[in-house]
Amino acid sequence: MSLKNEYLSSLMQRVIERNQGEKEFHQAVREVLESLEPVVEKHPEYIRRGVLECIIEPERIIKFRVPWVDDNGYIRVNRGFRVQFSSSIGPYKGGLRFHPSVYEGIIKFLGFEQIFKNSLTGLPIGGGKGGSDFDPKGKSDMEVMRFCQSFMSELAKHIGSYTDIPAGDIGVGSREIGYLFGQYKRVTNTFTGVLTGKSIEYGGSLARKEATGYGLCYFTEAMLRDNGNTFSDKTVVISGSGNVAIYAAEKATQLGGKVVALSDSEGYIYHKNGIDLRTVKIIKEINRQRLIEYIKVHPDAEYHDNCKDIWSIKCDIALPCATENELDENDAKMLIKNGCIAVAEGANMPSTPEAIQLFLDNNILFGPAKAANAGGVATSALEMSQNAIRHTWGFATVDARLKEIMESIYRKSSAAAEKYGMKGNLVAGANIAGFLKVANAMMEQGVV
Ligand code: NDP
Ligand code: 2IT
Repeated sequence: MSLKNEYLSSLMQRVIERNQGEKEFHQAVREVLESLEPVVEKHPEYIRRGVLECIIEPERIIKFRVPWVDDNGYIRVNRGFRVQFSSSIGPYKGGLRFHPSVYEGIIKFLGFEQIFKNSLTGLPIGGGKGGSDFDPKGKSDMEVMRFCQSFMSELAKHIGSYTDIPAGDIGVGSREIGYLFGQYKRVTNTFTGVLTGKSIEYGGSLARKEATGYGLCYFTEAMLRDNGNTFSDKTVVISGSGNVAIYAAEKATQLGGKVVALSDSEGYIYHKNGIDLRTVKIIKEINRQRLIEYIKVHPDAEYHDNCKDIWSIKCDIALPCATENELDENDAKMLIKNGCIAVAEGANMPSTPEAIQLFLDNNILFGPAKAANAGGVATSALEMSQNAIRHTWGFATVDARLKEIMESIYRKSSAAAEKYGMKGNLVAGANIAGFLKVANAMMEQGVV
C-alpha cells in the first residue's frame, strides 16, 4: 500500500532521508501514516499544527558508551540507548532491550510504537524505549551485573519515576531489572518506582510477569468472541519461548486452547499432544537453556532446527511472540492455506507489511502488536500506581484490571476502524485510536 495523501507521502520521504538506514523505524512510521490518511483528511488541523511532524521526531535521544569488565578482566564496550519519544500524555515509558541486533533504528521503531500502544491502554504513560547491543547469552551472572551497573550509571542521569520509567524487553528480565534497580538506588540514594517489572520483594506488581502473554490472550479472546468464536479446542502455535511466549501459552491453555509449538532463535519444538509448560519454564526461566532440551524430557516431541518453519504447522490461532519481522508473506500464505482463523502479535512488529496485507485481504482476524501486546506496559503502569501509593494489590485485582484494559483496547480499536470506514481492520483502528489521544494532548499543550 502506498501513501496517497501528498503531505503524508512527503513526510514519509523526509523520515527516510533524515533517518537513513533505519529500516525498522521507516516500516513502523509508514504503517502509522497509512492508517492516518482518513484522519488527516477529516482533520486537517493535525497537519496545520504540525502534530505529525512532531510525533515522528523523538523528543530526545540519549546514546552512551557502556564499558564493563568481563570475567577474564578485559574491558568490553557496548552502546547504550534511550529514546524519549513522547511525553504528551505521561512520562516516557517503555522497555529496555539487550540484544546484539540493537542499534538506533530498532530503539526508535520500538519507541515510536510505544507512543500509540501506551495511549491505547488509557493510562497516563508516554512513549520511550532503550537498550544496548550487549548480548546476555553466554555471560555469567556477575558479567550481567557489571554490565547493568555500568549501563545504569549513565542512564540514571536521564530517568526518574516522574520522568522516564524503563522496564524489560528482549534480554531484560527480572535478573537485569534487579541489577539496574540496585544501581539506580545506589547512585541516586532514592527508593522509587523508577523501573517496572521488579521482583515482588522490592516493589514489583503481581501479574506483571504474566501480563503481556495473558493480555495477548485476553485481547485475542475478545476478538474471537466478537466474531462468534473462542480459544476453546483451538490448536495454537506460538513463536518464541521467552517471557511473552510462555505466559501466552499458559493463558491460551487455560482458555481451552492446545499449544503445540514454541521456538527460540535456533529452532522450534512441536508436541502434538500439547506443550508441557512446566518443562519449558524449568528450561528457560530457571536453567536459561536452549529449547532443544525439551525433547530430552519429552522424547515424543519433535525438534526442528529452523525457527522460521514454525509457521508451517497447521493451527487455528498463531501468536508470534519472538521478534520483529519474524513472520513474512510466505509464512502468512502457509498459515492461511492451513486454515488459520486468527493471528495476534505478542512481539513488536513481528509480521511484515506484506504478511499483514494478506491477513487483512483474507479476512483473518488480526490483532496488531500495539493493541494486542499492550498488557505488559499497562500492568507496568499499574505497578507505578502501586509504587506511588506505597501499596500492593493482589494478583486477582491486577489480573482483572488487565483483562478489562485489553477488552477496552479491542473495543476502541474496533470502533475507530469502523468510524473511519475500515471496519474489521484493527491495524488502522489501533493506530487511529492511539494517535488521536496523543495528538489532542499535543495540541492542547501547544505543539508548535
Ligand atoms: P525474551 O528475551 O524473554 O524472549 C525472546 C524470545 O524471542 C526468545 O525465545 C528468543 O530466542 C526469541 N528471539 C529473540 N530474538 C530473536 C530473533 N532475532 N530471531 C528469532 N527468535 C528471537 O523477550 P520477551 O518475551 O520479553 O519479548 C518478545 C517480544 O515481545 C519482543 O518483540 C518484545 O519487544 C515484545 N514485547 C515484550 C513485552 C514484555 O513485557 N516483555 C511487552 C510487549 C512486547 P533466543 O533465546 O534464542 O534468543
Ligand atoms: O514493548 C513493550 O511494551 C514492553 N517491552 C513493555 C514496556 C513496559 O514499560 O512495561
